[in-house]
Amino acid sequence: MDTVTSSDAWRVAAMFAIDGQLTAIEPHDRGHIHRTFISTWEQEGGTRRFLHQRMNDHVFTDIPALMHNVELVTGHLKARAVRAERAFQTLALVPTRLGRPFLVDQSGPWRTYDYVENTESFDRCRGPQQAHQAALAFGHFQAELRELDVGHLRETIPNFFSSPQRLIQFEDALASDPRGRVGLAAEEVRFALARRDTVGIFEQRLESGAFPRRVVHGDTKLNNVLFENGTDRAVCVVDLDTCMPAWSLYDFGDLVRFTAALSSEDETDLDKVGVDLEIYRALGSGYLEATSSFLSAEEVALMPTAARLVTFTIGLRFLTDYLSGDTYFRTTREHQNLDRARVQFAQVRFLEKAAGKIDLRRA
Ligand code: GN1
Ligand code: MG
Repeated sequence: MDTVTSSDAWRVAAMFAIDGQLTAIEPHDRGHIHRTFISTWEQEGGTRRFLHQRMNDHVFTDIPALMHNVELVTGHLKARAVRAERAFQTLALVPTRLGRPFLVDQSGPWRTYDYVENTESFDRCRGPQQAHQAALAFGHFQAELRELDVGHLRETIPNFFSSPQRLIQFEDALASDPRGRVGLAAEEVRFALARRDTVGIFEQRLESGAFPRRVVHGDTKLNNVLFENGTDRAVCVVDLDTCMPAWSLYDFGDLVRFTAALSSEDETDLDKVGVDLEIYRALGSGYLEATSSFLSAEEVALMPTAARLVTFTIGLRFLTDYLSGDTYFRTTREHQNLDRARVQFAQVRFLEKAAGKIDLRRA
């Protein structure tokens, strides 16, 4: 993955069905998984931009299945958008010149999307209004996908949303300690083991049939919502790679984990880490505005539990990757995955203490 260059992107961009003259390609450093570039084209009607991604086939080992899901979800959303009251834009895939949804290049598998112009994205939340809009966008996304049969989506990463499986992966890494890092993470390991009995709650409800399996977005970070330039209005949800059948509240939990965080995901000064409860409540009201018509009373009651469990589970994944030698999440410095795990766990501790102050039904 690290060897993908701008010259690969130039060659690849020309193989997608785009008219005009390619004039520029810039890397776009976002996310921990894929490599992204933005191209600029001079066309008869003016300038247009496109987003190209060299997909990570180490993480997504079945790229055709991944692209099947993306095509299914974007196709469904596009058809629904015509009838929707609140218009959100849908990501649009650009096929290759041979009409395929992705390209297999010598540098790996690539796909292309239209660049959504006049929008911006944020790594840090500007305030409750923006949080409400982000949650509305993701809630609406899930609502729009209710009529899509979950059975048609492929499970591109097995057990991706299963906290019990994430715990097993962690315990495997702990037992084998391939990089001799367990000693460096002793406190985090203790923190994780002390909460091992809490991870099964949603899985149990799915298995007993108490909770339905729904199509979730699966990566509801604030920066996966595009906002209209200069306003707090959410216009498009992006990053559809983890759209899979799962427990609905995963999306709400991940929203809180990232958007209500007081710090960046890899902050090293733990005094700066915490959760903004006002933003949290705004996320709750935005999410419920879009989903309360179909969530059960028990699901609504478990929203705070989802926030804690998703935060804990992502922390566990960072910690597991740290112990395994940073093979999954891209890092730019040593111990970055340990720092990321620490931040998640500090947020969990914060949420545990604040539990009495969070009642989303009265938000
Ligand atoms: C990864 O690369 P990015 O930022 O889109 C990960 C998510 C994690 C997230 C943590 C496929 O998403 O599950 O929540 O990092 N995506 C995958 O920041 O593993
Ligand atoms: Mg993602």
